[in-house]
Amino acid sequence: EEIYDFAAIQAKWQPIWEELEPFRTNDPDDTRPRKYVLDMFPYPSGDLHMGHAEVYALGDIVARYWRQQGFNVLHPIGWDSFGLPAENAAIKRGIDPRGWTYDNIAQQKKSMKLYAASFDWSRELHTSDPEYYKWNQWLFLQLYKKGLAYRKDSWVNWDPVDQTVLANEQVLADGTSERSGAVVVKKKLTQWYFKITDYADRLLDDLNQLEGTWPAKVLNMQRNWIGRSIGADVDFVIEGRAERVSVFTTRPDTLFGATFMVVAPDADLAAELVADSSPEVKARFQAYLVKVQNSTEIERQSTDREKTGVFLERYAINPVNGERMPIWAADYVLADYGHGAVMAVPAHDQRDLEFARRFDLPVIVVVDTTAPVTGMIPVITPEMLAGTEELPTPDPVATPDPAATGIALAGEGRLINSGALNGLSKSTAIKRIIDQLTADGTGRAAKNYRLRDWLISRQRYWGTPIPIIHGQDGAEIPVPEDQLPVLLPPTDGLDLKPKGTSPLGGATDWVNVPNPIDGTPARRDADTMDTFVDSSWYFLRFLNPNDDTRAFDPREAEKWAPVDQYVGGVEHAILHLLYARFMTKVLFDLGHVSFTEPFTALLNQGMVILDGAKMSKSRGNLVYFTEEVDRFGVDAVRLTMAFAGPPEDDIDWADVSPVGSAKFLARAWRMARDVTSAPDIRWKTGDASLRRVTHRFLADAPGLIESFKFNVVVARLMELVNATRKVIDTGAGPADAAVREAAEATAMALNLFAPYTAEDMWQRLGYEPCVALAQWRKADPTLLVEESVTAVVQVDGKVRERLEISPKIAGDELERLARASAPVIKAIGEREIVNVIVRAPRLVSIVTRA
Ligand code: ANZ
Repeated sequence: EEIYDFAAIQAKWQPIWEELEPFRTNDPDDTRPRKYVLDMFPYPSGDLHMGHAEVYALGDIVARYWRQQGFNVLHPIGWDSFGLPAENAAIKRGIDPRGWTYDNIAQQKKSMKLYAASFDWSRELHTSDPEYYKWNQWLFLQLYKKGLAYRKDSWVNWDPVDQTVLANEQVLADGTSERSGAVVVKKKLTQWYFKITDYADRLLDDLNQLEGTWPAKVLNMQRNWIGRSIGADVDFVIEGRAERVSVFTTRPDTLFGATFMVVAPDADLAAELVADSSPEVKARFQAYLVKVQNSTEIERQSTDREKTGVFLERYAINPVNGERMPIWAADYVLADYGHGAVMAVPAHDQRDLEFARRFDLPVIVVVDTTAPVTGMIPVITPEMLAGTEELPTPDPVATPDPAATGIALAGEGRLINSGALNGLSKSTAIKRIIDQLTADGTGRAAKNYRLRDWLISRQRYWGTPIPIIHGQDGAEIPVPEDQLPVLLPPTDGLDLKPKGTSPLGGATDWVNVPNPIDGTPARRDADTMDTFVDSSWYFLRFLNPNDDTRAFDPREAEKWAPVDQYVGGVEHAILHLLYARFMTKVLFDLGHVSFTEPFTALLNQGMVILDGAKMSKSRGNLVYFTEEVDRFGVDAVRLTMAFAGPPEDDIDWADVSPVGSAKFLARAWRMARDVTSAPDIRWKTGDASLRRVTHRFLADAPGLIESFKFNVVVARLMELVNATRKVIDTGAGPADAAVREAAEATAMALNLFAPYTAEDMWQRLGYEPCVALAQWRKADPTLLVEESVTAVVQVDGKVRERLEISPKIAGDELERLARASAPVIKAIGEREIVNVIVRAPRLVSIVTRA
């Protein structure tokens, strides 16, 4: 007897699928409705790993499912192939990053094909191909024309060992570089930015459209990252300075309690304010600035660190009461948030309080947080508005003194010590003071965002060259679009080692070009783009990856985009998704697409871990993709991923059983082998209870798949296989029509999780390939109703009706059915009902009187 041999089955079907290309989606006459299912594309860092095994198993369930439901499904794949690991490997081994990258792609592609995800391989792309990155450059130029790409000087995270800029995310909590381990410092550099902050409101507000189809966790992470704060800008007069200084505050109601001002030491304002100060102060400030520049943002904002600062010998004037406020420089104020300066309200802000206690600055309570704020809104008297009303002084026992306790009063309360605001609640006071500042021209309502502009310059080789030429006079000249792509020069003779400036600067022939405008000597920009630019729009390039006349065809975008289902890791919950959302909105504004969100639905899979720990080389707990696939087979690995639990949970590879999966697959496969009836068997015959199990499964599986309960579908499939086996072995036997029906349903469902086994079963059941293109069978509704019982309805002791009803029917429901029956109504006639006896599910007895 033939046995299940996964290796033989894989070897048999892979070349056939390669030949048939069942997942190509390029028939212009295809009239089926469309779905775009996209799995996050891999970075070619080596062979595939277990994380890939998970994401491509789960994404493929969705793609295969929609195909079975009659959709034309686009499911493409490519490689995110620019980036640092290739460059570091190249430096280490003295080779070209191209070789390393494309070798890894070849390896991954081979594994991916064996893994049998239903990709349309005709659309494969690599972001490191000039055919791709040309369009990164084109996009850059579109943003540049719109004023959305600009260069500025700013403080950036600098890794002194690797000699390159780091993104905030690459700096660890202890302030060291994630890669080199060096302590990261700040360095002022001229860099290119994309103006994502222009889109902050839309990036935030449009998240509402994704409610319910994106994980709540990701929506929250996006919201926090954008970090919108609502408040006010307040302008302060500075003694001895013509212009006022603005601060951003979320608590303008506490303005009467602002007793000093603090500016970020590394803001231009601090340097300017200290310029006229005494030499001692200048020296102290300079020394402090150096220290600050060598600390990380994380250190600066740490709450358990003693506050430090330097008094600048300058004063601001509080606009509401004319008090002089000393101005300090302190590192807890950040240069690039708000205006880089704060009005310090020590009684109500913990950081300000700690600073005030350290340097002995006045603390004035202006919100009585012991006063009730709910209940009646106080009547506002003209005295209150004029600030002349006598108000009870706060009870010194009831109102804690922050200067003594060290705890700022952050809560709700009523305003005190605040002139016209006295007695108001915090929110009313905020409104009132903003109105007053606006009327006086000394302030206004304002919003602020945590989101910063997107720094896209990298001083690295293996990326997209920035398409700008710098003239001798400093002019920025965009490379004319017909001269794209600006090709990366070969690495021959280039030193890729990090040295603080881009290696491309050393490619003399490449970097020195005539000015496109007047032919004078000019230089190419030698930085390359952040690789997040590549992945911010790749989902559009898949629509026509070989078109060398444009980035993408808007008509194809109209047909396919946005992506209906995006599948990938939660590690991309913030930046990648935010950048793709931003780029989509830019393309919308430029008229290239008609939608504003790129990914309509998002599924985040968990991680594959081992013994509760993340897999890593250093921990020595790596499980290798190829080893697992060789040992258990592709299908068993894929099925294990689906069966492990809800997709968003982590999978502990120590707790799952690929052996068990393989056994189940063998059992399912034997079932198809054992079927002896012909494909043209008469349906609607055969073992009735098996048919019921089959049709229940056919009815329930689609809803379960659409709500990502893949593991439940697998469990139900196991029940179906068991029920079928029983009928084959001890029931009606392998020739029964219900056995064939169950085996066909199993093959169809296994197509989602175990495509090789499913295809082989399909063939054994007498069909041509591919099972992936067969349509899901509709359940027969008559087989879905539960078994019924007969209830008898009597009127005055005579049986008038028999009802076929569920054995689980409730008494009142049975009575309602009985009273609605035509023969019963007729039997009752004009008579009055005096009693109804209900014994569900068997009897209803109605007693009447004339
Ligand atoms: C006065 C005040 C009183 C404040 C009070 C808070 C409480 P979020 O919510 O994060 O937007 N701030 C403003 N600019 C800053 C900067 N560049 N660096 C550090 N802190 C800055 O925080 C807004 C609050 O953070 C602002 O409101 C300001 O302090 C401070 F009882 O102003 B507040």
